[in-house]
Parts: sequence; structure tokens; C-alpha cells
Amino acid sequence: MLKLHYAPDNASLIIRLVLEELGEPYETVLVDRSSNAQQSPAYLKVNPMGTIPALETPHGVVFETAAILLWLVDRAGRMAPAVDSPDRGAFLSWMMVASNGLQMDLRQHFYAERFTTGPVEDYRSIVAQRLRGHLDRYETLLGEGHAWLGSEDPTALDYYVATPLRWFALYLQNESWFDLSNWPHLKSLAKRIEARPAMQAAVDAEGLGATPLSHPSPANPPEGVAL
Ligand SMILES: N[C@@H](CCC(=O)N[C@@H](CS)C(=O)NCC(=O)O)C(=O)O
Repeated sequence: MLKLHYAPDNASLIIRLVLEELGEPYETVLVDRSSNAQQSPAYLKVNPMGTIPALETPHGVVFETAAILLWLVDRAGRMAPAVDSPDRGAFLSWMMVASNGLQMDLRQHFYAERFTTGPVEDYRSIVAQRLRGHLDRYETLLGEGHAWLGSEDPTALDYYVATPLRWFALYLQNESWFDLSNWPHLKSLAKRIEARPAMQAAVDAEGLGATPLSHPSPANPPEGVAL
């Protein structure tokens, strides 16, 4: 049985959604953010990076969101172009941009004080420019119409791009520029993904409310805290 180490409304949500979409049986283990449990010696044995998520598998722990997603979809043979598909290179490239760009820049915005010794607001405004660039690039890709992003059958990349839209709306401190309507293809992706049965399971488990991606409200989880 796969075991997902998660905290509500954290990056682990992307993994939960893909597990649900794949119909994979899994258990969850709460990482208690209120006591900084991600830095506890016990958790660091699971994920030495001290970040959430981590996935325990029969073959050991997989951590880092992109690695877990690729591990899951390759094993399932679904939700990604096959290894020998002509689309594979583009899919992998934009998966890595979602990881090293979109997700990393959100992280730098949330935890700006960890990344700069200068004024935090100055740092955040530089990161915000990069975040807008990521949204613009995924918007363009969605407009181009690719099988691996925004098509009828969602891929891991669809979930990787759509889920953070919630965090843009809820957690970008002191940023008034974010309005999903400015990125209409992303907005329609958000609506399509939040209508999936996989999302309903996550909404119930993590207290995400109605319209969790296109018009989110703060999480009200049945266990743990969303920080
Ligand atoms: N590079 C990591 C980043 C994950 C990440 O930023 N997780 C956040 C929660 S959304 C976290 O663990 N925050 C707690 C911390 O950094 O102390 C990944 O891709 O999994």
C-alpha cells in the first residue's frame, strides 16, 4: 500500500489528486505543520529534504513532487505520454518547469525571508514577475492545444499546473495582480480539473470547499492545519 505523507492544502494535494485520478489505493499520514513536524528527526528519515510531500512505496520512499508524479504515472502507464512517444520530451520539459519554476517560485514567494537578507517585499516583487511569466507560458501552451496539457484526459502536468492556481489566489501575500480571469485558458483548465471526481475526494479529505481551483476559499481541514 502506498503511503502519502501530507498536510492539508500543501503540495501533497497534487499527489493526492493524481493518486485519486489513477484509482490507486493509498493511505495518508498527516505531517503536523503546527509543530513543524516536517523538520522532526522522524520525518527527516522519510524525506531528508524536510518538505511535504513524500510517498512511501514498496520500493522505498519517493520525494519531490515531480519525481513522485513521474513515478506514479510511469508505473500506471497513464496520465503522461509514453517513454517512446514524440510528445515525451515536451511533457518532461514542462513538468520540470512546473517543478523548478512555478512551484519553486511559489515557494520563494511564500517563504521569502528564507531566501533573502534584504527587504522581503522587494524580493517578493521580483519573484512575482517570474510567477506571472510562468502563468503566461502555460496559458500560451494551453492555447496551442497539446495532448499532454489541457486535453480531455488529464495528465500529471494538468494537475501540476492547475492545483497551484488555488495557492496563487489564496496565499500570495500583498499581491493584488493575480486575477485568474486574465489567463482564460488556465481558468478553464481550473474548472475542468475541479469538476473531476478525483477533486471531490480531495475536497472532502482536506476541506477545500466548492470551486477549489477557480474561486478558492481557505481550507478547513478535518485534521491538521493548512499553512
Ligand atoms: N521541492 C519540493 C517542494 C515542496 C514544498 O515546498 N512543500 C512545502 C509545503 S507546500 C513544505 O514542505 N513546506 C514546509 C517547509 O519548507 O518547511 C517538492 O517539489 O516536493
